[in-house]
Amino acid sequence: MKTTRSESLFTEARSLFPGGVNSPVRAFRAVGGVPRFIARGEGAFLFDVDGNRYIDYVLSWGPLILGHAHPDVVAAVTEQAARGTSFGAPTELESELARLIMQAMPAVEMVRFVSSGTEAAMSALRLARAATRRDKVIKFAGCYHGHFDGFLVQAGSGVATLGLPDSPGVTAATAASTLTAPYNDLDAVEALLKANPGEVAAIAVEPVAGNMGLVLPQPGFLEGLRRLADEYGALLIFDEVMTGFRVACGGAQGKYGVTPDLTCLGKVIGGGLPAAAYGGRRELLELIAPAGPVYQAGTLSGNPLAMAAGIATLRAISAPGVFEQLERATAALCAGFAQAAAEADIPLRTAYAGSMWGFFFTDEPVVDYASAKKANTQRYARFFHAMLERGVYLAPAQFEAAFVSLAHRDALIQDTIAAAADAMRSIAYSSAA
Ligand code: KE4
Repeated sequence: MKTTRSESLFTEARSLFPGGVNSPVRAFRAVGGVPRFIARGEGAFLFDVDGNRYIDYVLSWGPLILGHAHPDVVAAVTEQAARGTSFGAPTELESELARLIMQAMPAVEMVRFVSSGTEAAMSALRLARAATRRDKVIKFAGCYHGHFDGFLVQAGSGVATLGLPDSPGVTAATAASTLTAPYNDLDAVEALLKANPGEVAAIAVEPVAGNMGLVLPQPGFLEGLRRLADEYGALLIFDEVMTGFRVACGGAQGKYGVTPDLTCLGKVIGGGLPAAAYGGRRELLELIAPAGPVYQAGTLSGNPLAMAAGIATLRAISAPGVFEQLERATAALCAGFAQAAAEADIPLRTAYAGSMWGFFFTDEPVVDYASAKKANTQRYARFFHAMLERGVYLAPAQFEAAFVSLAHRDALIQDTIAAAADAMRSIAYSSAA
């Protein structure tokens, strides 16, 4: 596969950006090789600067549930751009997107738009601390809530991928307020609540974990967090930046029937443009400036282009049968990967929730970060490249999730499964398999 242009661009980029990228996971550090510089996307496809075409399962890490350059999104953004890109003043677009979110997630009674999932998560935690007058937060090892200091402890995603202890620059005082428990471990959560009586402002969780690979909540886990939060006076924050409008139209809270006090959203609600949000119980959001004393602000919050893209996206996925189609395609993909691995006699565990999916090269159940880390990441790297060579673009890191869009029609799913079967055979015989 020709990658000369990506290689020369990456050489230049390494002198411009830390690691040559503007977000760590893009650097292919976990899998090696040359990150592909992308020229354009179209539907389910990415085209790199060397003219290679890939079926894309990263989809910008989740936002592109319609696929790349969907006509409705392109038209909405183009039309809005001609009317102006940012005003720093209210627009009815923000209200329209807010209403679409609230229709799907009744627990979001009031919302505030921000520009990234990090901003959403950090603002939700500030709000929870203000509302409860408590300082500590419980998060889960391997979960990632953006690069905000208060959550950069035993974080997932790029932090896990790069094996960073816990990021330097996060003060000991900040880290001391961040308690961590293993995902799916209610006893550990209760022990932390008991050991920190009256001090825990919130339990923050990815209701389906997508930043240590894909790890599903065990039956009763989310319900248990709701019960413990109520019992110990903490708020329950669902970080649905990845799961919102992805695992179901109503997000994980709709899929699993557990109502958080605060919800973080991002990715899909911006349709590929920078938009995120935090929202929840009205009396909590009324504490946010200028309605209340908790300060949070943003120059480009509610940006008209991002709102237009988000509105077009949420409207398109609200059509009947969309989430069923996405889940059918994702289930078929996971079944195909499992069969391909079995035929090559390679241990593989797959999992999915809606159109979010993942797999681990292990024969043990993966229920938390400790078990995720036991997976064979070297084999993941080899499989990643074997698939890249066959025109399939998976997440360039084991500790990430993959996604499916409406553009991933059956024929592409079948092509991907065929590529996986061939790739599995090719790695089954490599020396370090
Ligand atoms: P952003 O600040 O990157 O928009 O969102 C942070 C965030 C918060 N919460 C969850 C559950 C998330 O998954 C994320 C971001 N996800 C990663 C992918 N694992 C973004 C990709 C990247 O860091 O480049």
